[in-house]
Amino acid sequence: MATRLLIHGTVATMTEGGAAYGLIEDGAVLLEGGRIAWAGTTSDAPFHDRPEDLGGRLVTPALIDCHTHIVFGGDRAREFEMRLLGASYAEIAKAGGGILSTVTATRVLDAETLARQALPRLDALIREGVSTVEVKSGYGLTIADEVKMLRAARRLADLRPVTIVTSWLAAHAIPPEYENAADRYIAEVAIPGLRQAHAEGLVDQVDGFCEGIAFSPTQIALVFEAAAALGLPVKLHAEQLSNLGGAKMAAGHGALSCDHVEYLDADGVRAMAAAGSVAVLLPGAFYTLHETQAPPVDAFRRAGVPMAVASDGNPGSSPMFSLLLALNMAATLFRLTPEEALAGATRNAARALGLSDRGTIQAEKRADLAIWDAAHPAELSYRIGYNPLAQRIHGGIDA
Ligand code: DI6
Ligand code: FE
Repeated sequence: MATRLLIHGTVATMTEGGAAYGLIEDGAVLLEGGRIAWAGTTSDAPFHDRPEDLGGRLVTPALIDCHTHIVFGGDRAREFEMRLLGASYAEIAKAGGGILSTVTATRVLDAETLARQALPRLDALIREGVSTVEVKSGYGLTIADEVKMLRAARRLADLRPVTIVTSWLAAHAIPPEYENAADRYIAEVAIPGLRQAHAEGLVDQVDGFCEGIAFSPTQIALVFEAAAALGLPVKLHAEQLSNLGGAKMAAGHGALSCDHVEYLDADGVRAMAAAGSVAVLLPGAFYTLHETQAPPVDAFRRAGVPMAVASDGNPGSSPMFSLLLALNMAATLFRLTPEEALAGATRNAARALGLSDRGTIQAEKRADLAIWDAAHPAELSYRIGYNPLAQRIHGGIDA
């Protein structure tokens, strides 16, 4: 692979501890063998016979969407209508709609079809400079259908130049055949299915939905113990609609992240800080569900809990397939600074996925970069419904 030198860029390295955004004015980046070899000012750059002049454009690490459900069948436009006519998300779920209607639509599709149908959603992210996407199961709810979903997720990485990280989310909802038998579902589907999917190399991490309408901390803990036995990291949808102490339980299992966390209390913040868990903020779901309680952003700052921002792209609570819009919403709805928002879709998103090889522009990191028709990194969360991406580099290659 050719060595590339990018010069005359405004380079937001997103490294910690120095200038805001780790910004290098009139910066340069050297790429070698799919990795970043060096970053600094253009005047300090090593010799290259054909440098690429960025004309002052902004360079950031490629974006990372660390929480999505982009593999699914069908859509939920009808429920969107019902909610606007007054039904709540939890009421719709209890009436067999919600997640379960997507389960019905997902079970009838094969892995290849699921992957093909996810492509427009994935492409929307890629067009915004996203280079790493986490994808969850959770709409199959049988062993075979959950495994199928992760096969579809893996397939996406053959179809597009992107890194896919998979999460086993069988503990997402209780399927009709296990109504009032959540414990049995955990024992018969969520745990043995995890072992099978892991044996097939399909699982990178393990997730759950800890909520009144889903699973209790005790039930999720059993899945996490099975994950630990397989050496898999865990994360959790926690404290989205109520406070069940899920984040604290997950932190006790060394969770990479606790996601949503609108209803998290001080105890939960402390537990996450002690465990080094990332708080993944999902303003698309907050917005779609007309939530009013914002996550405890100030408490996260004070406790030093890193914050990530993701799309939560899914057919129900966050039919949003734009990470740039998530950044804008994180700033406007949750009052993250533009620097925190961008760190949330780069450095801290990488951390939420346990990936130490990306998320900043530094020697040794993957050469995953986004180049923007923008002069300052605050522009990425400032505009609404506007995509300034000029060029995306995935593993050193324009793609
Ligand atoms: N929380 C969410 O926001 C998504 N899953 C979850 O546990 C919603 C999934 C859906 O409504 O289809
Ligand atoms: Fe989610």
